[in-house]
Amino acid sequence: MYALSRGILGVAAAALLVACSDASRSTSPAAASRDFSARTEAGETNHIVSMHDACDPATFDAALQDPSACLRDGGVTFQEFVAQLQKHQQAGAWHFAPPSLNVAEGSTLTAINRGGEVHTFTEVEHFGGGIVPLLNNLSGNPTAAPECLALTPSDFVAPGAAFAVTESEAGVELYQCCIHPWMRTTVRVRGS
Ligand SMILES: [Cu+2]
Repeated sequence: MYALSRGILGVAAAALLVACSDASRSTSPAAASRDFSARTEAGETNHIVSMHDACDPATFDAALQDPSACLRDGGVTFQEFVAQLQKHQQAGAWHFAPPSLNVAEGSTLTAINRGGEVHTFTEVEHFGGGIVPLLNNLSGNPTAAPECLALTPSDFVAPGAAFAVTESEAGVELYQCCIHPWMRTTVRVRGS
């Protein structure tokens, strides 16, 4: 999975003239992929965030010069994706669901990649751009969030994979994708 993610990102990065840092960061590592179907009865301590996209394999693979840039069936062509960004500064099918949620302190949040592209679920102090300058500019986020410049390989969530974080502190936490920076979720963590 690591090699796959790096491959996808590496080629995409090269195609889009991205510079990507490998510094370490502190977010919890990837989740065990078994856990995400196990919602608790109360729904209080395990929460799911779905990461969605609608990439069209033929056009995305061609544009990103990567035969596995998009691992799903059909969808929005790369050209239409860019057109949507130019018009709306986002492509709506690329989103986190839900966009906001309330959880109890100590809860686990599991982000599951239901799309065909690699995403990240990165906690940031302030929403900002990610690691792909073209997408930053098209989405109106010209300045990268510092956290996105300090990703480690385990931060990249491949299609079908999951990434878990534990909310250990009350307050408001912001999560975004560091590839598609308009993909965002706001989490309100209530104290116990
Ligand atoms: Cu993304």
